Amino acid sequence: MTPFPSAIRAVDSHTEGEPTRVVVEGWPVLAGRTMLERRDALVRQHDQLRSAVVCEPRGHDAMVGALLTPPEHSDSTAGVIFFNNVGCLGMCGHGTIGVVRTLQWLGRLTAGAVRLDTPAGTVEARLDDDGLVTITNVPCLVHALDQAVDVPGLGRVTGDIAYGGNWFFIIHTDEPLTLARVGDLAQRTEAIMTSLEAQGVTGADGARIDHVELSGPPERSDADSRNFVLCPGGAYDRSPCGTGTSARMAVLQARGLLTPGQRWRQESITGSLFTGWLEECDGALIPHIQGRAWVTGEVTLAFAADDPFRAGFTAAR
Ligand code: PYC
Repeated sequence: MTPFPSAIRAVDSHTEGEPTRVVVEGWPVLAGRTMLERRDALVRQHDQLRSAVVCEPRGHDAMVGALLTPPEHSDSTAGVIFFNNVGCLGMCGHGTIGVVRTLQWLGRLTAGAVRLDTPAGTVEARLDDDGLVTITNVPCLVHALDQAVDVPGLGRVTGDIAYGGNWFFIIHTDEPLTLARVGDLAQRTEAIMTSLEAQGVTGADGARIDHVELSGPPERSDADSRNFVLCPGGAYDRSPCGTGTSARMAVLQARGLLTPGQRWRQESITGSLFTGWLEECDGALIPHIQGRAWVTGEVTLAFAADDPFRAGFTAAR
């Protein structure tokens, strides 16, 4: 493990309710040329720092970190590795929107287009004058429709396995998804996640499904659906989840319920909204996600050598 730096400077934001902490200074240089190599280096050599930056007592379980790196590709602006309370994420939709608004806040970006390299691939983002951000995500796909899993206490649960930058098990429900019920929703989706793993249900090539999404009826009159997304690490997404909305749109398309270009307005458990649509490009399904983020503060994190919680702790599990 690399020694702790004396301080890390970060900019905090929230995207439709979900926090992002963008590390802008102080993180030791990551080994590796590609974003996948750099992500592996972060996991191998900087895992305690990951936890120190996003977990309690400096952060909390719902916080997603974003580490800026040099770009992998010469035509990209920067690289970014997303991480949370238990590890790294392939891509992160709300986090990308947070990164774009943070770069603007820092004076490193004006309205226009930007390309960001992530471990899941390169994503593009467009920042409008009014702060609206549109991301062009990595391709999304469906791996399996109507996959059954037996869940102790819940019985047989059927869902769709889809990818949108992370792997999702998406369950369609008619029940109201309300903030008052998050404890129960988290418990049930956690049980589903555990059962998927125990029964060897995976994404393509054995990829671990690390997000469980409940997709239910909207509360807002301008939304098509409301979701609850359990993230790896036990926290739920306060935003409509960019990668989850991408995966959900892949399922809708596979079921003949969404055509390219058609808008899908995804409401979150907190009542915030992303607008998404699909584009077909050379046989791939490209999701576009539109949302807003706001900078909430700048922070300098300190890591005293005698602090027993210097490396943070996770409360969610
Ligand atoms: O917006 O893609 C997303 C995301 C993943 C985990 C939390 N947010």
